[in-house]
Amino acid sequence: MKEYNVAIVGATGAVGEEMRKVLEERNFPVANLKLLASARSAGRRLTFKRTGTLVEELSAGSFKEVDIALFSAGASVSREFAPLAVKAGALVIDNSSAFRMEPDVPLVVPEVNPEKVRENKGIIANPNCSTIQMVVVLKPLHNRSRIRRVVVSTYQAVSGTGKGAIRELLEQSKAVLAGEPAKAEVYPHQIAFNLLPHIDVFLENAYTKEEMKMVNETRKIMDDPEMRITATCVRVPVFVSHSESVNIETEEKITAEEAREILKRAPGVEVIDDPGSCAYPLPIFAEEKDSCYVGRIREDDSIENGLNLWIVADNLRKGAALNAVQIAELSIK
Ligand code: NAP
Ligand code: 3JN
Repeated sequence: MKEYNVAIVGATGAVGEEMRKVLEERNFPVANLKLLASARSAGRRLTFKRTGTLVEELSAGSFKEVDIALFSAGASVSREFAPLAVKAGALVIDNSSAFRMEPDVPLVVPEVNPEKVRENKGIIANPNCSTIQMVVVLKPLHNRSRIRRVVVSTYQAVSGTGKGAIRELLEQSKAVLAGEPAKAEVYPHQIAFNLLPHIDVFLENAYTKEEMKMVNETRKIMDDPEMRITATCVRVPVFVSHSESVNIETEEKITAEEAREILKRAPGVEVIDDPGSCAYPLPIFAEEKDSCYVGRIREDDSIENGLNLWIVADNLRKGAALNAVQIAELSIK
């Protein structure tokens, strides 16, 4: 089997670490793994397949002989270095928002639009984590009857903001429980024992950038620019796994029972929906798992063809690292 030289840009981050784990778990055919980060981490030793590898500082020359570069170090790093990686001959799979809405960059979720991988010109974009878990569940329903409108509210874990935010929730929780003041550095307010209706920056239309990412990326991935979508994104004091309350309106009626049957057969989806025994998707259950979990499936009686869904997935895995590695797997097929 052919093996590939792979680079992870942002290898020391929350997503980069998960990428290393997923590559190893899925036995991706890696010939050589290059771990790239900022000067702060250069020289650190990380393990891949029981072998220690030194982290190198990212530079213009980092991509010599790299076949696949998985980027996860933020949009400005991607904007500067992804074109250099492509020039050096690598296929870039980018986790940032830098190229997602570029018309000639495929935005791919393997369960939804795998065919788009072939259209790449060197860069394939990985969607935002909140978008990914929603479209994996909505696409099979959309195939049955077009979804006209989506109303989504998210409950997003702090790991979506990276390692600094994971530390902040831990430190603030300890401080509050010890009766001491909680220091807020990563977020504008205390996140422990609280929640913040604010993810990414506010835009002129009063929505946040995270909310508009969900709107625009969903339309692109579902290939339906007319789909009406509105989002409210909320940060909650959970370490891992994003949860979403999703209300949809379809052109034809889909009963709750039929939706359950469709979703049971859908790739990447697992239905947990037995309210009688308190069975519904939970963030702590989804952590470290690959599926998008859906439950609380019920008809919305306030409109003619409406459904309510509760969707949970590990934001670092399906929301980022796993989706990126699945794209890499598709692209070498
Ligand atoms: P994180 O835990 O804060 O890690 C950031 C990583 O980027 C670290 O490895 C850091 O290296 C590296 N980095 C930062 N500045 C750099 C520079 N100038 N040159 C080279 N490396 C640099 O953040 P994270 O949660 O892993 O997220 C990283 C990025 O992934 C985000 O900014 C976002 O674009 C993307 N992301 C996407 C999704 C998604 O929804 N698909 C989800 C989460 C994140 P040091 O350790 O050396 O500082
Ligand atoms: O906040 C979350 O839960 C997901 C965060 C994603 C993120 C964080 C910083 C920068 C992104 C993203 O993937 O859209 C970006 C970005 O690349 O713009």
